Amino acid sequence: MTSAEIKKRAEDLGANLCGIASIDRFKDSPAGFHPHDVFKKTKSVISIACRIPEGPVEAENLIPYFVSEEIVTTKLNSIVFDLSMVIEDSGYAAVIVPSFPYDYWDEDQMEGKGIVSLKHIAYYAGLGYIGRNSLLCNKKYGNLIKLGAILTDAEPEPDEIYTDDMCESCGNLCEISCPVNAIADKHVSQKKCRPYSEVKNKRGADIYTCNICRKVCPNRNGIGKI
Ligand code: B12
Ligand code: SF4
Ligand code: SF4
Repeated sequence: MTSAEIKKRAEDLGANLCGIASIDRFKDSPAGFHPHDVFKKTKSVISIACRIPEGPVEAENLIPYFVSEEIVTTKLNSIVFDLSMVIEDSGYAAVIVPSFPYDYWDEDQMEGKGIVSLKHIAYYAGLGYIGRNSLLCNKKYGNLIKLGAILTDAEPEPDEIYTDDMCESCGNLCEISCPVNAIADKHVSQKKCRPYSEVKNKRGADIYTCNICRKVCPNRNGIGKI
């Protein structure tokens, strides 16, 4: 399948962004988290993104935001799944990379890791850069996107990596705004972030209680829009 064919099918299925990375770009992956650790035949990785709406991010109550995130995750899973079937029908292998569940869990550090980092996949597929808040930021949609991916043995034309880094002049807003000082050097301390941002409410429902590092970013809706 060509790159143009894959992108057209992704768009038809409802994706806002689709990019392609060749497998050689993943040579610095940490051991155990390389695409080959999930699927040995991988020759290319397809990154897919769907945008989340701006309204709930601006709202004072975070329940609409949490539900929007859940809806977009479900939508993305279905797009990625359907696209993987299209690729398979074209005679190539395709394996989805979901956000959840994942295996790695360090109880002491409260640290989880996806089976392959979807942010790194998106970066190597040219969807954007990884900001200091550690989120993938796209030129058009900013950080208000959710990510999915497919590993395949097809070899469509890879996209160029996005080399600009827009974190030069904002004064480190995400780092200084995090209520629990969880962010440093593009790394997020999960031990600090999780108990503050992902909680069970009194009714036993899982909800997000913080998205500040995403919200304060001047590029959150797209580069140069705010
Ligand atoms: C675990 C997890 C969390 C953890 C840790 C977040 C983090 N920064 O890693 C917690 C609970 C804190 C979290 C919070 C949030 N998350 Co989260 N999370 C994940 C999840 C499931 C795994 C991420 C992961 O593996 N992290 C661990 C690794 C990357 O970190 P590390 O060990 O420090 O890695 C180091 C090295 O190993 C190296 N590395 C790792 N892999 C690779 C690969 C290569 C090739 C290379 C070279 C290097 C490399 O890079 C790091 C060095 O700095 C992903 C989905 C997924 N499967 O990818 C979503 C994901 C990252 N989360 C997402 C979101 C939206 C959020 C929140 C905004 C939710 C909210 N509260 O509103 C917050 C934002 C907090 C923040 N600033 O990160 C989105 C991000 C979308 C985007 N635009 O970037 C993702 C991608 C989910 C999705 N499907 O879209 N999350
Ligand atoms: S989600 Fe909140 S607690 Fe977690 S890193 Fe971002 S600002 Fe800090
Ligand atoms: S708030 Fe500033 S430092 Fe943080 S990701 Fe956005 S532009 Fe970069």
